Amino acid sequence: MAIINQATKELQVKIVYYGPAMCGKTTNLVQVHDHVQTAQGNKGKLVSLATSSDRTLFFDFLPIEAMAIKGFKTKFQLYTVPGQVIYNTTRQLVLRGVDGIVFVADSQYGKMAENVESFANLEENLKTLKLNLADIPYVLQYNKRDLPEVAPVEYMEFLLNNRDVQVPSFTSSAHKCEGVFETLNMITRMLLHKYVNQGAA
Ligand SMILES: Nc1nc2c(ncn2[C@@H]2O[C@H](COP(=O)(O)OP(=O)(O)O)[C@@H](O)[C@H]2O)c(=O)[nH]1
Ligand SMILES: [Mg+2]
Repeated sequence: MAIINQATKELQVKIVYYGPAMCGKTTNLVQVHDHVQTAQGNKGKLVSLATSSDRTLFFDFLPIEAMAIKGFKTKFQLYTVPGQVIYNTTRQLVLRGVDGIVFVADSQYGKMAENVESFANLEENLKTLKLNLADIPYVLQYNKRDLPEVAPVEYMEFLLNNRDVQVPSFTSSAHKCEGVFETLNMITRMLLHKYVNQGAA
């Protein structure tokens, strides 16, 4: 849950990067960690709990502190989940207290079924936490656009962004840092709007 302190003007939000295995979730956090512009000391350590084969086993965690709008000191806690199907309990744990979600999809044609399955899994896991995706700010990121065999964006929109209310979506090549900050800036703006504007109203 977002923690908002009007007196000290501090806001703390938890953003979870969700998506199938190998779609580029950890890469997003690595790029944010490497390129984020923030006052010295306000960038936390990227903590990765990875297996020997360099895959996320539990989650990655990156805390960032920034002066956002209206003089609010905002602490963003970025998490990834392990995408592999067997780690569902871990995904549920990481989702606990989530404020915003970045759903990272793999744009390669052969990954569409995995993307859709992971998105359905996200909704299911939110339900077990008594949460509804419609109530949580989220954005979509269509990653790996640099690869040759990618599905058209329109098709991915049809598969993943085909609801009453469409959400912002971004194309990216996370390993080159393309689209990474566009995605993060949008989910951040949506969260600030939700918690700061409405909280102050
Ligand atoms: N070609 C390409 N490779 C990427 C991109 N993003 C991530 N990767 C690679 O995909 C692999 C899996 O990325 P990772 O971030 O570990 O995926 P995760 O399982 O979702 O955390 C790594 O080898 C990354 O370097 C991208 O946009 N394009
Ligand atoms: Mg990972």
